[in-house]
Amino acid sequence: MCVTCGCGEGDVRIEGATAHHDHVHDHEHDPAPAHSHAPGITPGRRVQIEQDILAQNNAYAQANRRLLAERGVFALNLVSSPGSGKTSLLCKTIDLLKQPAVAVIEGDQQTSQDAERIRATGAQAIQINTGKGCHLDAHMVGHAMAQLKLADDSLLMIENVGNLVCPAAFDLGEAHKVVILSVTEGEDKPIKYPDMFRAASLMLLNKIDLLPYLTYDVDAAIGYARRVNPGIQVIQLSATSGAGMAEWLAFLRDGMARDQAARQQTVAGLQARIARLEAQLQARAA
Ligand SMILES: Nc1nc2c(ncn2[C@@H]2O[C@H](COP(=O)(O)OP(=O)(O)OP(=O)(O)O)[C@@H](O)[C@H]2O)c(=O)[nH]1
Ligand SMILES: [Mg+2]
Ligand SMILES: [Zn+2]
Ligand SMILES: [Zn+2]
Repeated sequence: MCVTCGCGEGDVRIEGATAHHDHVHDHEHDPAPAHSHAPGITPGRRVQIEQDILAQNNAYAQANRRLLAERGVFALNLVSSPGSGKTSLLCKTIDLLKQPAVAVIEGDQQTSQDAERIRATGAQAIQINTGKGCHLDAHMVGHAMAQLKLADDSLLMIENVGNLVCPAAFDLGEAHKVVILSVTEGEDKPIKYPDMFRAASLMLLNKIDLLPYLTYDVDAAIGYARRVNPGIQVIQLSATSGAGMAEWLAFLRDGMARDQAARQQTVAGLQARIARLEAQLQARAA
């Protein structure tokens, strides 16, 4: 069940996994919280169920985050309404980055079309079909990560289910949520769906190649986004024409370099600690 919209969860399917619950990674499963479809559920009970679902999700997200940090993988969670251009942007990004270490997790209710579009670029991709579910959660993403061959110091991009509401509440273990707003959707989406724009660190304003044909007020859209999230970074771009892509690639390269440096520091710190312990042991033995 989704804590935001209360929709049901159908059969989740993860490509490569023999069944949804074949476990190749080492997390424990808490018993699933009771679902709230029963009529007559009290508001207090509903709040409790929501807290349980989010707490369980946060535990899986922390496990994903730990694993990503150990590998120095920079992970982004791409969120938007359907059709804003997430997959087009991913394909263009992979082409322009010109480096093999990019992996993608695709989330949709049905079909593996987006994962196939990604694989056509040469990058590895795993499709998650959420069935009736309206968002990815950290548990599904943990399983998909286990199916991917994540290289050290690489980039993982997660395309969430097209939905401007529910994915805002679910941490997947990513470094940042990136919200994509296309100029055909109207300027006012940030104030109509503020949770998503508040949760994101970066807004990509996509399809700017269409601006000459529209009456779209870019400054108003950015103003609305900053009204709900004053710190949000904004990049205007077009996945079709390639305009603005250099700034987005710089954001990705900076993030990858930071995570790589953090991993190297951890490795160097561990090596120094081992060396100190070895020296202490030798001193004791002497
Ligand atoms: N003109 C223009 N069209 C774009 C741009 N980016 C994507 N599109 C078009 O927008 C439509 C939707 O693009 P997708 O990449 O499938 O969008 P999506 O967000 O992945 O869609 P879902 O996965 O279904 O939510 C396609 O027809 C794309 O060709 C762009 O920058 N400019
Ligand atoms: Mg897509
Ligand atoms: Zn929902
Ligand atoms: Zn599991």
